[in-house]
Amino acid sequence: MKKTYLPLLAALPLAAQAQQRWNVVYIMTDDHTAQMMSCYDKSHVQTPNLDRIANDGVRFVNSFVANSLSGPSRACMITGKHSHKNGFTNNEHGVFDGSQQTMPKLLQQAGYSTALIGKWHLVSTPTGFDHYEIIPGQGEYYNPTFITMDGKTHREEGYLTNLLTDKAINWMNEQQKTDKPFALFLHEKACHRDWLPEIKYLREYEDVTFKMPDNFNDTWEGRQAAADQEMSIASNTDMTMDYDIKMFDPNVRTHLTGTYLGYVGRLNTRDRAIYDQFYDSLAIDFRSRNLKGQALKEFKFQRFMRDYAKVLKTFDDNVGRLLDYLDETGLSENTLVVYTSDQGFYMGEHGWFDKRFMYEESFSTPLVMRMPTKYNKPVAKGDITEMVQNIDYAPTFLDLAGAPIPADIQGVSLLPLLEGQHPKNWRKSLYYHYYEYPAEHKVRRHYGVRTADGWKLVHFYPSEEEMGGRAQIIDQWEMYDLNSDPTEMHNIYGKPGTEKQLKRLKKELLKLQKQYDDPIESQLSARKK
Ligand code: SGN
Ligand code: CA
Repeated sequence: MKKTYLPLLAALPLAAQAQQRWNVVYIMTDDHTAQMMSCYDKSHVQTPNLDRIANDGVRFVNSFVANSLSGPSRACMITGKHSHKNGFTNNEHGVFDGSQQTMPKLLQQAGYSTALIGKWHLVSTPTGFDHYEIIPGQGEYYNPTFITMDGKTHREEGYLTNLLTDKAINWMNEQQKTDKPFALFLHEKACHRDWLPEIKYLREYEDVTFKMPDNFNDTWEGRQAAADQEMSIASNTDMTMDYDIKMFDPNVRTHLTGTYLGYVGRLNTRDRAIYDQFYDSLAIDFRSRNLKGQALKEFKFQRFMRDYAKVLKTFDDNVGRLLDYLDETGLSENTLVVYTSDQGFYMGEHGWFDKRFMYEESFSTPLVMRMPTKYNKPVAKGDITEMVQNIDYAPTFLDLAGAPIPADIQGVSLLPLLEGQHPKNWRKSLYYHYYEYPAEHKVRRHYGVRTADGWKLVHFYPSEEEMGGRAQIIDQWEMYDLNSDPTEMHNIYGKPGTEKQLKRLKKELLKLQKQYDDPIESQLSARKK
């Protein structure tokens, strides 16, 4: 399925050459999930501007990540390779090797100007960008700090999401002065924890009662790793009352109070007063109700949903602003617009927030695209059902740029799909591997396969730390039939009658591990000896 291109451009007349140079505007949020995007799911919020991309273009309905965590996901995206190949397997110990081949570098070689604006999170200095302006680590929502290419940091007044759009538009304006095609990577902090809303939207969604997912009160039977996590809404250490829920009590400190006050402390005096007035009155009322148990869990869920929705609203506004800019300048004619998130997120499903697991909500990620309106071939509209993964973005952009796709890139170009084709030999299964354990939220290491016909096999395997005998060892397989159990409540691994499927899935898993050259199986068996 991989295509390489002959250097055809030189033979084309100048006007046609210009036509061939398609720009890329890649917008990626942090922790945004399909349940909170109205073109995927209308249960909770309206996202009219994000939906505009899908309405004018395509919506991928089987879009997944290779490793559901920020840094690893970004490394997969930028290299087109799974984590074990690009080397950035987890947020906590990784430093991205910026000397390796990356898609932005290859685009530069193909004559593109490249820019990265926003969250980077790969620790090392970004490479492959003609311009970058990034936020340190997770960044700050209010009056945020930026790092510029000279290594200096500065703080700006404003709300991060708005500032990032300004910077993106300014950079595209500069590009208009050159003949070079460009690729812009706009990486948002929204809607990452701790969901601090823009001051003007503090009161949005306050009259909405969000529907709880059916498995909100999951007790995780038969799923040991799911039971062991520390990302449950009910737990006041996992989801704190101040940092997460904003029910700050001056007499109570949590492990995140300092972080919370630090972030809110960035507001100027006037905005801080508005902020405090809003949340303090809610907190006083909350304390007077003395909620416990299930009532408290449900209260926390509503607060989380509301703040997340507010943060998302500012982002959706900004997508509108960006799309308007592309339309008004005529850039829409020769620009691919891509919107995705670094992974999905749990909005109360299984009783959780956060991500990491290979269960559908965080393994999947929203993905909508709009082709250049003057594209020189027919383009797809509506839904694309083929299974796609974030390792596919790099080869897609290279393909669109007419640049060769190096053989070691593990993803495949989505361009045929965007051109309305349905290649018969398209992949029928996807591989996933999560590594960050022991770590925050305590999600065990696991890998697995998911097939296009809705079956999933996952192995939660012991980590090296556990092999030393300190912690409780977990070595558990899970298997799901998503057709009959879409919310993954019933682990049917080893259940009578599933033998044939298990055999098929194990075979598929081994095939993928071989194809992608993941050494994990041999590492695990070497450890057992
Ligand atoms: C922070 C958050 C976690 C989150 C990770 C990774 N804690 O550490 O809740 O899972 O980021 O998120 S916080 O107290 O700092 O908010 S990721 O999207 O960047 O991978
Ligand atoms: Ca993220």
